[in-house]
Amino acid sequence: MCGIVGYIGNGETQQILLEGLKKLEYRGYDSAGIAVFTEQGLEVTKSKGRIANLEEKLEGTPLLGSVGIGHTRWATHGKPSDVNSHPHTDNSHQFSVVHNGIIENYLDLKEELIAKGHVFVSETDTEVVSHLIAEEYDGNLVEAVQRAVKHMRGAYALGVLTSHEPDKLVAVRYASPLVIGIGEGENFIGSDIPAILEYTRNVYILDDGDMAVLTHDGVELFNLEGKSIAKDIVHIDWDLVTAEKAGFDHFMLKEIYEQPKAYRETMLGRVSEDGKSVDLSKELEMNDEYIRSISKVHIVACGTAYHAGLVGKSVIESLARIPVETDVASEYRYRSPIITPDTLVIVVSQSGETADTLAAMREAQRNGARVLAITNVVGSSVAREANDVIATWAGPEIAVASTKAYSSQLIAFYLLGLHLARVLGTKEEAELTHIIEGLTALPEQVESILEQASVLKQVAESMSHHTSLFFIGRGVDYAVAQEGSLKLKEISYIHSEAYAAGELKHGTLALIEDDIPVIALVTQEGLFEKTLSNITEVKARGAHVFAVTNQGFEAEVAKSVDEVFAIPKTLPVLTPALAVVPLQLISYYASLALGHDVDKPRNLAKSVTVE
Ligand code: HGA
Repeated sequence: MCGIVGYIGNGETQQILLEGLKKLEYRGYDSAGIAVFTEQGLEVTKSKGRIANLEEKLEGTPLLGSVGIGHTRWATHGKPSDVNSHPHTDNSHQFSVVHNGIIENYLDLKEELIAKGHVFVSETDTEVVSHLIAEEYDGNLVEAVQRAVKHMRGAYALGVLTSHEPDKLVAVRYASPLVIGIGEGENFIGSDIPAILEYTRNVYILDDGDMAVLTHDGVELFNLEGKSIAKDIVHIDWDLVTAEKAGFDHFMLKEIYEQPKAYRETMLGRVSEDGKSVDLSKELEMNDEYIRSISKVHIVACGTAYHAGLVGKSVIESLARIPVETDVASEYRYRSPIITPDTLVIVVSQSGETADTLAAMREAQRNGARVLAITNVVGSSVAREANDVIATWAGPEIAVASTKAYSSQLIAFYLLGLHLARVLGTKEEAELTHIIEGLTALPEQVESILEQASVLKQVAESMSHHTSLFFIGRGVDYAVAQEGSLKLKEISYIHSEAYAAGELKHGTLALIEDDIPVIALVTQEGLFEKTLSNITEVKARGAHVFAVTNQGFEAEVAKSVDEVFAIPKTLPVLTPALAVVPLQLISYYASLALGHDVDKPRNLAKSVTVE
């Protein structure tokens, strides 16, 4: 998620930590903090808000020492606040921890630790880690960390200090990135290369389950069983700007490639360990009785989030059998929507600050509706004001055109749909388990699509010369078509329209002429033949059709189109989470081919805070 930096050596520890954190500022964060082993012991200073606030606190009382850890937080569990900021400590203040990721089973661990007398001060999942390590400690930090992580499930990159062994900095990773920087007489940890690039270009890149013990003089690597491991030193020759994008040319491309991770993280702690059920009752305030009383759902959002809502409508209707209306937020409040006490309003906003969405949600609450927010920013206005929140854990999104935030919103809708269906008993348990199996397979399936990016690059380049094109699909394919069309317009400035495939013949066919590109989504098995007929209609008028379909159907679809791209096989309800990926890549490469500023397209802002 956000930023970790750690240092051991004879340099100016506090300055090195703060500079490292500043190099990670571009990623966005809500609070910052550092812990240094000083003459007084382990001292922690942290603050909500900018690093400048932290610097202000440190003025006059600098933390002087030769080992320290620092963190910029992007809240996932608990609002942004001084106390929720990292580093976290145990009750004895002898152990200090910075953490990126999510501890899936933190509530269970917290309960066990409270029973053993630990007192918690924050709302975070991370605080359990510092208590757990303290609990496991019997004179050897490395072993305590090894034992502690065995209790933890989820994703973590950790930097750990103890005043019992002040000549040591321990780092460990699982499913959250961490690198070790190797210097001379000093060593570093960083969640991302930019944090340490100024000091060293020689790094170890930790893999899942790798652990590093840093001292002034060296770095030792272990696995979680305590066995020493060897790794090659990687020499980084990126400049700072390339390092910020982790070697990708643009943030948008980086974020497209981060989607498997964003999917996995958004499911953490929500899909049961055995992969058989989804239970959101620990994080939702709404109880089962309320869920049984819901008579209709309104999904309200803007832009890309609205398109996620269109998929959400189909997910909730098919899984939970509750009628759903989907509205653009700027329209919703002025159309005098019929809101009753049994209307659940779901608002979707990446930033949680979208003015139109906020205004619509306030209007809904004034009319007595309960509001559930799906947002990527835990401390945002939408998250604070909603009655219930499902946070997407996609991490900060920097490119203006949303990709991983959108697709994580889809995952949130799947989780919600499964939760509602379980409570309402609208689906057999076996069927729900089958859908959950499909859901948890999505990250790997996205990875396999990303491996074929070069094919999509060629498609995009040939389309980029056109001034107009169409996206068509039926059912949820139509919802994905709308997102594909928006993405293309946003960053390539090519005019495009998304149409329900069956609707073309009611007027739009007049615009289909020789060689016009049509991107057809054909992933809904029950609708194959119908969509193929619509494809034939555009082909007959000279369109050049590129189809996205499911593996196993390429040959059949190929008979009716010019080019086919197959996404891995999944359940019809889940295809949007895969089918959107080739469309994102086509938009990206089309924009690139046209020489546009991919990450900062004209006339657009990341967070739209005006109505
Ligand atoms: N889950 C932790 C850490 C989140 C994170 O990675 N921030 O950068 C929290 O909410 O504090």
